[in-house]
Amino acid sequence: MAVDVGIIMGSQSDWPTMKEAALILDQLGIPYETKIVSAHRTPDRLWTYGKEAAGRLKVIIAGAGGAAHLPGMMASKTRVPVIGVPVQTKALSGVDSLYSILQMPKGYPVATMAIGAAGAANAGLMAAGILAISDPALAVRLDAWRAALSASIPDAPKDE
Ligand code: RP5
Repeated sequence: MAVDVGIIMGSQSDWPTMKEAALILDQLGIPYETKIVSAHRTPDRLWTYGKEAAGRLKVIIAGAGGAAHLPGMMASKTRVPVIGVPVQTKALSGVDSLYSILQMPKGYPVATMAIGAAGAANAGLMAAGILAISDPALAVRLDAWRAALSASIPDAPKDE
């Protein structure tokens, strides 16, 4: 089946975080694939994935933690837009991941999200926004999703 979005991650241990991106895509009816692609442990897999991406994907969501080179290396290999998710680490709370993904050299952008689950969910929404530019039906679904979130926020706080 053809998919528009590739969700890739450096390790199985990233999946609980990256699943948040997948849940958003599920809610919006966007087809995607998931794959473990490690910049350090499976560099050949990264290379092949990046080489073939432009022919079959519209957006890549890439999550990694620590020395998080996956999003940047993927951006260096393909012109497909890469959205980076810094996975929260135990040692440095994900600041290491954030800096590893954020500071790309001129010419190879990665759209870097917040650290952790919120960043992964936002990566799904960012991918949806990109796809909605050329998909009016998805644009309607995304607008409805945003309106529902907005409507769920109470006017005033209450004692819990
Ligand atoms: C990175 O190292 C992965 O993206 C992961 O966040 C981190 C730790 O990986 P594991 O040791 O849990 O496999 O490459």
